[in-house]
Amino acid sequence: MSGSFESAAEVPRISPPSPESFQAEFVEPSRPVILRGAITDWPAMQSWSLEYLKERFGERELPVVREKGGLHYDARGGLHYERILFGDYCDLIADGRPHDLYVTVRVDEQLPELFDDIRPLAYTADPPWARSRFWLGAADTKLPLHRDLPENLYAQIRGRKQFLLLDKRLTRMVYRHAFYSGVPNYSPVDAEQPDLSRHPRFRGAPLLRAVVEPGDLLYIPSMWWHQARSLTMSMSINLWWLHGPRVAIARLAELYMRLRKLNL
Ligand SMILES: O=C(O)CCC(=O)C(=O)O
Repeated sequence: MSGSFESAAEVPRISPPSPESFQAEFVEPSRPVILRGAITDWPAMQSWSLEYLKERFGERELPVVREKGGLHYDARGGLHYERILFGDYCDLIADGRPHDLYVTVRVDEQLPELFDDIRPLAYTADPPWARSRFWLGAADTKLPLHRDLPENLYAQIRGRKQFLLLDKRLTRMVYRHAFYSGVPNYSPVDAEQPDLSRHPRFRGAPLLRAVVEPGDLLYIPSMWWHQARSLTMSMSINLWWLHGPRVAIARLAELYMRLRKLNL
């Protein structure tokens, strides 16, 4: 099927290059890449498990995204957040019981202790603006097609996850939600199963596919569209960063989101 992810080209999976080569060959030309085994020396690779996280943070109440009617958001109000005791969430995942919840939280706000288990990355070059999210979900947990302003290194700690990516220059293909909607950086297109009668411009979209394994870092360039689905139970932390004039834009965007009470 045209635009289907079965025909997507694979993102290259390479040994970690020097920070200079990473900058010149991937960040500057805006090219996604998987850096194989780039974080195998992080303490998180040894310690993070459902038992460990439950033991340390089980009593903490965290925001959780709930999928309703197949969607994690509505275009007006944004993502559907509820709250859950983190220990209960770990139990749900450990039991393998079907549910429609996804823990995706800002590390600095909810679980700052997790920073002790990761190492600074030379690839991000001591950035003036950085954010991280922690992602924990059962097999088949999805995040719809969207894009983010910062550069992104996505660190896979446990399990496998599939990403589909689309070049930022092809935004016209994704029917993005309006700037004043509750999800201005999201698209209604399901890149895995596009409904081409509703979204004909998506036909033939040249998707890239990346499957990350434990120890990998996936580079998602700034403003590239991406959609994620965990292939197994999956635990990850990402590192968003920016340098230069885009730092001011990110700060303004955060202010705008705070004023509109958007948590994307
Ligand atoms: O892991 C996911 O579900 C999505 C990750 C993502 O969208 C991101 O890091 O920007």
